Amino acid sequence: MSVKNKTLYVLENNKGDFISGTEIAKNLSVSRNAVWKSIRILQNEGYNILAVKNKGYCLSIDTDILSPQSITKYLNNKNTTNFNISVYKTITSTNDLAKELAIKGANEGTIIIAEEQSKGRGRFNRKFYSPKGTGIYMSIVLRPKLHASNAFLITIAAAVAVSESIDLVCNKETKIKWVNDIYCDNKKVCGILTEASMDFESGMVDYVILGIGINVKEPEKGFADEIKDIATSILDNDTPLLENIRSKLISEILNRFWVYYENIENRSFIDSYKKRSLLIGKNIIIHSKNNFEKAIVLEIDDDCKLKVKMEDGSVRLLSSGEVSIKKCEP
Ligand code: BT5
Repeated sequence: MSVKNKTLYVLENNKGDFISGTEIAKNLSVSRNAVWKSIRILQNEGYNILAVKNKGYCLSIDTDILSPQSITKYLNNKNTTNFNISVYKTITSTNDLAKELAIKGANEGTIIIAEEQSKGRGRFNRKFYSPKGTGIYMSIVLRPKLHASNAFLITIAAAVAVSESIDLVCNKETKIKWVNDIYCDNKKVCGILTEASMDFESGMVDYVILGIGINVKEPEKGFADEIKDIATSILDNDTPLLENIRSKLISEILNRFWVYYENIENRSFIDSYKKRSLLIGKNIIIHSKNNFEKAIVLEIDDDCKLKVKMEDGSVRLLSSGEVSIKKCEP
């Protein structure tokens, strides 16, 4: 690891406090000059590092730049060792890069994060708006020992982990809109895109790319026209991105998701998924290819299928992929 990256680790771990150049140099077994050079590079990259004579260096708490250093400090030690986190300033799609790496044999726990995506994707190749510096765009390479028919559990576990983490870290009350969206105040704050490759002979999953996109703060120019009526962000416009909020959220999501993921077939997260459901008891419109039908949602069953009562009184079980819920009425 470069001296610059090591210096950033030290500064992130002491964020908001001064640490002397001598101490950093001693910690890293490098010269003070090497530390000074690293500080200059980091400052040029946008890190707000204060340098005060006789006190040393301090990474200001108003610096909100995602980095492996800013994220790993909040991870449970148990997980940290398995993760290989890379952060990009801008990328086409974190899912695309993660997939490319998975095909080349990347290990489970390879995590790609970006400050901005130029071609962020949702399901069915729909656009996922991913403006600079206001969100979390993250993809995780997974290699579960799971039959393809159970791959949906990964999306469910991720939705629960994201919803629980936003509530805990940001003091919100989020809901899960079946099957892959997280809502806050009845608008979408997060979408999850899970893409799997399977071995056709065994029916087992080869790899999964779990993509998570979260609006943490509203973009400077507001949300794009196409989504301004349906999208929202966790924080309002006046709240600054202080105290590594995005890094804390990413780590909390990873910590929680990993616990669920390691015991995925126990389905311990399903109860939380049901409790957090936005749709139970609501009138909805089921949108399929050339058809719109009204129904009321009765429950979510243990396989995460949506049990709905149609207008003619018949009861149907909907699974993801068959239909999408287009519009939700009060
Ligand atoms: C999703 O699809 O919501 C899954 C989004 C996954 C995005 C992540 S970001 C990291 C990783 N890399 C990627 O390229 N993708 C993943 P879907 O359920 O199909 O919803 C797409 C729809 O959500 C769009 O058609 C819009 O209506 C709406 N939408 C687009 N951008 C949005 C945003 N930023 N916030 C809220 N809604 C949005």
